[in-house]
Amino acid sequence: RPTETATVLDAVVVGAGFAGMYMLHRLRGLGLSARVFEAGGGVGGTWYWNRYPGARCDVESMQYSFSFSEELDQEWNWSEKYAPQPEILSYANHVADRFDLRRDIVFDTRVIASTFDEAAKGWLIETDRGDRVFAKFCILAVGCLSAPNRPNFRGLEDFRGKIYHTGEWPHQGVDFRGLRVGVIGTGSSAIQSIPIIARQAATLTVFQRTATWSVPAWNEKLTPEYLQSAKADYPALRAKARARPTGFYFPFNTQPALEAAPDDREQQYEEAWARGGLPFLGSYGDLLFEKAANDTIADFARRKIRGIVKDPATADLLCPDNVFGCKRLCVDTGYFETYNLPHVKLVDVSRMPIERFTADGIEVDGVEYRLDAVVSATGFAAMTGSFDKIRITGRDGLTLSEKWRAGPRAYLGIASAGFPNLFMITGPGSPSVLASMIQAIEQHVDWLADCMGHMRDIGATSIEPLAEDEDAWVEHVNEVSKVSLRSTCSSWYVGANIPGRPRVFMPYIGGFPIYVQKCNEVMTGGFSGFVLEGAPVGNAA
Ligand code: NA7
Repeated sequence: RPTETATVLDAVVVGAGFAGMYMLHRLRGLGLSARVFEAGGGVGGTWYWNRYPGARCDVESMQYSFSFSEELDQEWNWSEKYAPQPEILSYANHVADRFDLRRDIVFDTRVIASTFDEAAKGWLIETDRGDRVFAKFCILAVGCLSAPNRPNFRGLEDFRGKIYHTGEWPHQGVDFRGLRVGVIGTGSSAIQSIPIIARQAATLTVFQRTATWSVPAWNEKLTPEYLQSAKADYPALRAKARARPTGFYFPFNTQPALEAAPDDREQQYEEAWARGGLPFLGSYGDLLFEKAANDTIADFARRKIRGIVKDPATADLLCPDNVFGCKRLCVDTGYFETYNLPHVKLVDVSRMPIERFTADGIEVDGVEYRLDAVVSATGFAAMTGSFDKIRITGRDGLTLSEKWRAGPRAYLGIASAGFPNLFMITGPGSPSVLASMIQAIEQHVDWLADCMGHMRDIGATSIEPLAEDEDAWVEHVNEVSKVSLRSTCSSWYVGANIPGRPRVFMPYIGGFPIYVQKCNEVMTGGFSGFVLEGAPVGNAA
């Protein structure tokens, strides 16, 4: 049998981002043998790869960190309200060192296949460097936004300049000084990088398919006094965050916008804009549920854009016409202001798409824009793209990609029927990208660690969701999404940023606390919805 020649372990974890690192830590705590395979040369996942200029997190630093260790919380000091990518990567490295994680992580090694062995009840994991490991558990910690989307533009091979994807940025950085630079896309990555690239480039041409809502960050340095006061009661801040639908804490007004007097509403939006960031969307409770309410915030934000951008035609193009916050809201520093610079140009590719690359640039609607370098800020095959890159073969030879052809199907976003002992961290059907990622990761990892520890204690050999419970959960995820206006536009939440992908609302939008409660009930109910094999009868919970 193929597994006879493999190294044998309790668990293999794919990916050494925050999810993979914490999973390793918990597996060790259980006394299970584990190895992590990581395609990159270091830890950090998203923050290892996304090194484009201006990359930073738009969840406040004090909350975008692990909460499992009070000592870690106390010893780490963030320098800014919104941490820049290098600092988050330093934090990831600090965690790896502090918990001595590296000795079980194999870097520069990509898992290419994982195959279920029915008789042995485990997974044969194979890498691009020839590793073969047999593990009882295979845990996919591959990230939600980690498979870059590279549109196959005509003529790409003809282009004489360089093309950089924001999600795979060169480690040595890129010097744009004196160059004519093009940026494709206007999502978060573009919005963060455009103002900085504009400072260097001779000319900057932005190719916009869909205008994006963005709110100022008003980023600032964190003072020692602030850090001290926030850390004085860190556990309370963490608890408040976990009780929020998003898993992170910010002031949230539950009043409906439609019940507020227009002047009061205007003042509320002004104050929220002045505070900036994602909390702007918490100005009222009905903004993502009632189109008429959403129109009020959209109208306010459009007036802000027109107030910043001097050229009316450019301002028109920059004003989105879709639901405010429907796609992931962006948080910027000087994004709209950048279009007032004389060397920055916006090109609309919504009606006439990018026709082709030429040797010297990009052609749209018969016009050639001459460029020396192109930044592809075109996003990711969200939520499922990284699963698709691995040949995952479950029971009866069915691959996960085949099973998910019409859209991902996973019970609680944790496991999928037909794939026993295969777990995913922040998989489709969990709150993941709609929650604070690190909090979502910790919750999944803790649940999985409890589950694997329990299996060991009772001698269970495998765990797998029941098809009917999985179907019911997928149906529920889908039903709940219809309540939100977020299901109405062509975002990466529904896979619609890439032509040909099935349109399915992938993350669970019912709120982090409700999801946590469901997971806890499943566990205390003896892993209801799962089949545990090999466990003595009556000892399932
Ligand atoms: P996003 O948010 O998916 O943005 C990608 C951008 O690229 C978006 O503006 C797309 O337009 C555009 N795009 C994609 N394909 C094309 C083609 N073929 N032609 C023109 N424009 C295109 O990715 P980001 O990396 O910015 O951010 C990902 C997440 O990371 C973000 O939401 C945060 O959570 C952090 P579209 O809107 O699809 O019309």
